[in-house]
Formats: sequence, structure tokens, C-alpha cells
Amino acid sequence: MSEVRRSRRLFEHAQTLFPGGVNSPVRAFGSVGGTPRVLVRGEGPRVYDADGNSYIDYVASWGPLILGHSHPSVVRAIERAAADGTSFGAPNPHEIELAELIREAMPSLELLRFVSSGTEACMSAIRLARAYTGREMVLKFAGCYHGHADAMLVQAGSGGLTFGVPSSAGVPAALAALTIVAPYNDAKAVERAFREHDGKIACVIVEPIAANMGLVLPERGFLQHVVDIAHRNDALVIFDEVITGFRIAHGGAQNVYGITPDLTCLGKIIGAGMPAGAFGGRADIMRRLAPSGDVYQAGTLSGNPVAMAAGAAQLRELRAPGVYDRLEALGSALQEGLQRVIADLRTQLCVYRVGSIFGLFFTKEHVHDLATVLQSDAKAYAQFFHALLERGVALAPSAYEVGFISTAHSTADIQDTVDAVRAALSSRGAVTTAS
Ligand code: HOZ
Repeated sequence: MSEVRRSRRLFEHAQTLFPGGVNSPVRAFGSVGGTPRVLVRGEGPRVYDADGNSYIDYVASWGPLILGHSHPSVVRAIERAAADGTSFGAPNPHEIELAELIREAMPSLELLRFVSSGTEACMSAIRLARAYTGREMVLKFAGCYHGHADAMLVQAGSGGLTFGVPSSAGVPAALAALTIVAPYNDAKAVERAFREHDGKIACVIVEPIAANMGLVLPERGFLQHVVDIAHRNDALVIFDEVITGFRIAHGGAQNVYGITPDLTCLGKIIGAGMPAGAFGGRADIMRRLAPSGDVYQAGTLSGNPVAMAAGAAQLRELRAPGVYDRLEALGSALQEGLQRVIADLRTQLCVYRVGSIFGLFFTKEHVHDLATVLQSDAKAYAQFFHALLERGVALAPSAYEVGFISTAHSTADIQDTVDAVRAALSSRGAVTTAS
């Protein structure tokens, strides 16, 4: 058992200051138990806790750190920008550079607006869609997570799922009634919803690759089908690419699947670990935003120069040839390594992966929606999580989150991870084995 005395002491203190000791629920280790590691440093593929333990990190701050921790270009950009001023609440050149880099990679964002988080991006995009269409209802998919704005906390993934509150207290019933939920990968249900609420649905919001209920891949044709149904019914399509944007490819999932959404939400990678989000899309829709239009949206820290400079530095690095090939090679090495271990040990563990995102489910069923996700064994995941943490590998502390590989991971890190998984699965009393 590694020493976690300092983490424990700090976390006890934090519990006197923050509800549950944290500033975002999943960090509390509530669903896996044990003491959350208080992290003091990150470098490349590793994080270091207050007791001096180090871990190969696959949380990557929940996705933003595609270049690993403290990448020199990002750190330099932050230092330089901060030296010139941490915030102006006025236009600045860094936001222009970052917007250009985003639009170059994702041309569907003809106009965009920066905000401070993915939650804000989704919340604002939905307001815009409602105003543009003059309709009030929104269709989302069960287990997808679009931040914690009221309208989106209906059968939500991520922390909502982890803590069994996918539909949060405090959300007015009248508001929740405007959010319709369909099962992921079920285009027929989308059709039915549009029939039932004819002329009332403003938009469909979807994670093109669902990554907040573990990793659930879209089935062939599903996304195009959703877009076709929405457009046939004069509704807009919002791609929530907060996780997939610049992660699975430079142009995000929309580029990989060749689909152009009306609006796109971004976050995570575009801020390189600094608070930043964005939403954007068709110019005729975006022009409805104040001050050009009548949809209000604002933020003191929107387009913050330090966050914008960090994001721009990261996106410049991601333009270098071979970056995504390298991420794919690392992802595939991890997946193959894990699958060898799983086969050798006859463990009921499924590995899903797209590029540098992976999801692990203790189940023998094919996972394609929230119902099948919930059939997986979350208790087995919790034991596995701790067995790996003990061996210096940090996965997300929830069965319903995903893992992220960065360019800073080496093939040796991947091999060490595979070895740790073999040891963890061999040692666990409760390994579920194929019968
Ligand atoms: N909602 C985030 C994961 N999908 C967790 C954010 C955090 O705890 O930092």
C-alpha cells in the first residue's frame, strides 16, 4: 500500500471547506472509494501526489492535456501572456489567433464565440438554437453529458451518472420537460420524438462519440441519420465536441465522419488546461448573438488572454505532421496489449477505443447505449482502479469516464501500463472470468 498520509490530511481539510471536499464531484473518489490523491505536479505523462508518489496519468485533466502535463510550448505561452496582463475584458490578439486556428481545422465554425467552459458553450449554443428556430424543446441522448446547465441535467452522463443523479435536484420540472431524451445509437427513437413533438424541437445536441458514460461509439450511419431527421424537421444539430474536438483528429469528429453540424461546442483541448470553451457554426445563426443580434451571452473572462495563448500554443503543436498518427499508434499499442492480457486471463473486460480515447467496461455485452453501459460491473471497475493506482497507473475514478493518451506517453509507458494491468487483474480476488 503506497503512503497517502499527506493526501488524506489535505483531503480531510478540504472537506471542511468544500462540499464533499472537492470542486467537481467525480474527483472525490465517491464511486471507487478510498482517498483522492491530492496532486501537486504534472510533467509529461505523469502526475505526482502530495506524498511523492507518481502515476502514469490517463486522466489528463479529463481530456485537455493532449500534449501531456506542462508542455514547454504551452507553459511558455502562458508565462508570456500572463506577463503582459492576466485579463483585460477587452478584445486581444490571442483570441484572434486561437479562433483562426480553430476555424482552419473546423471550417463549419464560420463564426465563433469564446466562453470559459464546455458547460457555458453548450448552454449558450442551446439558447441560440432556441432563438433561431423559435422553438423551445431540445433533444439529447441518455448518458451524454453537455455540462451542468439546468436543461442538460436530464439523464446526463459523467458525474451525474457516477453519483446516481443523472437528473439533478434543483432543476425545475417545467424546464426538464423541455428536454426530450432518446437512447444513444437509436435513430428510430429520434424519429418518434420528432413525430410526437412536431414543430416544437429546436435542436438535437449530441456527443458524436459519447465519452461521458465510458466510451460509446456511434454505430454506422447513426449520426448522419440524426442530422437528416433534424434537418427534415427544420431543427438544428449541435455537435458537442468538448471531448472529441482536436482529440480524435485535428478537425474533430465532424471531420472524421464527414458531417457538418449547424453548431459545435468546444472546450478542453482548445484551452490546453486553462479555462476555455467555445461555440460556433453557421454565420447566419451565430449573427443572432449579441451584440450583432438579440440573443444575450457574455463573460468577463471570455477570450481570456492567458487561456487563449495556451490554447493557441497547443493547437499549433497539434498541426505538426504525424501527431495524430503517433496518438493512434500509442492507442493501438495500448488496446492490443490490454486485449492480450484479457485473453490470457480470460477476463470479462472490454476495451473500446478511438484514437487516443479509451473506455473500459467489465462486461461481456457489446456496449452501445446507456442501458448496456449500466450492465457493466462498476464494482469490478472500482477494484481494478485501485489495483492500478497501487501500481502507479491513474485511470479516471469512475466506471463511466474515459481514459486519454497524450503525445507525452512513450511506448515504454504503454508497456508499463499493460504490465500493471496484467498484475492488477491477476491479483484481484474479484476478477470476473469468462465461464
Ligand atoms: N465532468 C468531467 C468529466 N467528464 C469532470 C471534471 C472534473 O472533475 O474535473
